[in-house]
Amino acid sequence: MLEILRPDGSIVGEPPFSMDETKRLYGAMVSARTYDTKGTALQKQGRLATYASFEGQEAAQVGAIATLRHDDWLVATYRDAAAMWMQGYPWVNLFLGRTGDERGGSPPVGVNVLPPSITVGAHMIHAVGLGWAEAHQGRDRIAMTLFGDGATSEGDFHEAMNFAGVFGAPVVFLCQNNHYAISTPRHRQTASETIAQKADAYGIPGVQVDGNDLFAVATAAQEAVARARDGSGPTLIEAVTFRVGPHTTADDPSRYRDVSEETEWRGLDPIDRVQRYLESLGEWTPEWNDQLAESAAKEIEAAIAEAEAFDPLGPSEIFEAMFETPTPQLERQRSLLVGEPDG
Ligand SMILES: Cc1ncc(C[n+]2csc(CCOP(=O)(O)OP(=O)(O)O)c2C)c(N)n1
Repeated sequence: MLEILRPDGSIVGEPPFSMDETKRLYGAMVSARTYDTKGTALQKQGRLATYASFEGQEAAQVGAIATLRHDDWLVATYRDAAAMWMQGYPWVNLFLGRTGDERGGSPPVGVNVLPPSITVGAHMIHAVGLGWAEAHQGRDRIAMTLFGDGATSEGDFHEAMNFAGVFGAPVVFLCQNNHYAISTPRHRQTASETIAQKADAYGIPGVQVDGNDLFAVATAAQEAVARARDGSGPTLIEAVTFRVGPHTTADDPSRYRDVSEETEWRGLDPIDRVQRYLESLGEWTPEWNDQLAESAAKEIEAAIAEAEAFDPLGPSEIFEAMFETPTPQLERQRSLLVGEPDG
């Protein structure tokens, strides 16, 4: 397993970023944690539908996306808001989406990020299609897709990896092995010793990294992105991390795991680790951290206010986002729902 930044903040090997970039990414992780904490709180106030926390997975998401170009594709899941935001998907769209508002699924033009996939595994296929299409059109944009350990048991994972391997599609597969798929622990998910080794079966490189280590994730991702971009094909990265919170706000993890596991992983927090590193080099102060936290809170509050200022959608709007021209069946269903005469 690749490790560069140890839990105590010391490093083995080369950091992949300059000091300025490391500090920018630390700030991004602070923003992501602020959004995440707020997401859970808003759901408890009834202002969001279910919310899926990514607490503890910030280094995996921020470190991987930091290696992408702004026009690369990202195809991710309901737990990947930090990654999506890093690639340009606005917080306001993420909040809107969590209220169930379809308008959250339309980021600004030029943001090459698909809406989050709720269907476990299915989105990996879209990432392969996007990357392959870019190559066919002679462009050097690549696609990155994020998914969990549970998704590797889906047929879609096999299809995506196999197709990408055979056709050399420019795709980076980033599995965040957070040890649980709702209540199913990693050891019940697959008999493979690692998820990274599954790459062997598809004839592509696979690498396992410490997913709570910003530098290790980014180092592996930089290499995988470079391979994809120069036409050398896909890579599977397994970022070993942990979901310290519940699966979603509708879940109670005490029913299937011991709290000591969470406590142990909280001691390996990815943000604290970068803080210790920066502090050891005289680059972190409580005042600077307070400034970051304050500006993140302001930014997140503004996004919430903007999302909550949208006019609520009426019931008939659920038919709007499917086709440019609705099918006769959808028109009929809409009429039945809103009581308009059936034309
Ligand atoms: C195809 C499909 N099957 C089942 C579900 C229900 N479901 C939602 S999340 C989840 C677990 C996914 O675990 P994992 O892929 O490890 O990602 P994590 O939630 O841990 O990030 C399941 C089974 C679903 N959304 N889609």
